[in-house]
Amino acid sequence: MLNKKALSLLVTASLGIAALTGCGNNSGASGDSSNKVIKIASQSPLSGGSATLGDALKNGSELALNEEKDKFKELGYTLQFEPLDDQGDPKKGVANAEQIGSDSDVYGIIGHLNSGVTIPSSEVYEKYNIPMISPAATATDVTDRGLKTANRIVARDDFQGPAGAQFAMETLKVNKIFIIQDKTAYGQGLAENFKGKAEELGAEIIGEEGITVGEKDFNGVLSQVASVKPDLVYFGGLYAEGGLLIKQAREKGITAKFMGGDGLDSSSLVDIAGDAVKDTYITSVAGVSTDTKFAKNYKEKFNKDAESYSIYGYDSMKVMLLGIENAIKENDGEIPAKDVVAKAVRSVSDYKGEMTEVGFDEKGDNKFAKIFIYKFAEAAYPPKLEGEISK
Ligand code: ABU
Repeated sequence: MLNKKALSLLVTASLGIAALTGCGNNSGASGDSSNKVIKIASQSPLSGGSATLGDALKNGSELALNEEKDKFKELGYTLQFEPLDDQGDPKKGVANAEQIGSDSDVYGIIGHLNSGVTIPSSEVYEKYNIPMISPAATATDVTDRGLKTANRIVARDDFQGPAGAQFAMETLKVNKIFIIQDKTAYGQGLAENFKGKAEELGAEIIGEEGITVGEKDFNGVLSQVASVKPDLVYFGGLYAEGGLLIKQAREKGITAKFMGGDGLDSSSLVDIAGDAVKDTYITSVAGVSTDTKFAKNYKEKFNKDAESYSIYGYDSMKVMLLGIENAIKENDGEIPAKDVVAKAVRSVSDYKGEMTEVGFDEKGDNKFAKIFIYKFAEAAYPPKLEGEISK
């Protein structure tokens, strides 16, 4: 028996229409005129201060999509990847999201890296019913707004922050803590979640300061740190500012331990901080992917080593395409409307990936997400794994 898609192709052929290319919605722009096009976009910073992580996310996604092309061809669809640079800027992310929404062939988005870009951009995806899976954004608001289309495969900052505080208090045995954060949705939220748990466990928060993304000279805030002599400086923010903070702190003679979150989980932290990175602790939502088949394929394709979010970009894309495949199969071989595709993506419950299992809860959070604790024992990446925490 012919499925709906095969039947429609037969009707098209009998009408003598040679090719569908250029006919608008899902029209086979790939050059393979018998296949409809499904585009998956990615959004991440490919330029600017967090481009190392944004590029990793994009590359991992691309690798996964390429692996799935043949399977989708069998189903009658041509997969296309559309990577966009959100520059880590909420305005650019929203403008790109509108562009994505106006393209009827886009059925999914992998991204973003930055929570502060994810949050406003995901409102646009919701308007167009396009499912989004973030491999990296950890702020609680990414999924707490009840959007049907916003999902992520990594842990939330109300898991990451307290896990860091517990490690700092119980393993590092610090007491006096100075908190610095970058005033973004991510940095501020992570720092607040860290502080709440640290205080509950008896920490004395002896200073709190905000810095600005893009800032390069931290003499002012570090003078305050030096004057109060904390046991630990906790930083909520990304590697570009974090690396400079660590380097300048050591140059100033500050000997306090340093700790931060997954925004520091990058080879660029080591490049920026150099030897000063030694004895820095981080929590991350990303496990180590070195010595895997994935890491080998990644290096072969992109001529660079995988970073923290590379494999999460890969698993996010695989989950997206699994949801879309399920939607096509449940609709007799035809890709259904985007709101139905979004439901199928949210329904993925037992994906076993290269790095993580994925099953979304009713908010779009991954039930299997974990927190990892690392120490930069040397000026080298990846750092040494100290522990792993599941919910
Ligand atoms: N979670 C790491 C990337 C930073 C963010 O969530 O904004």
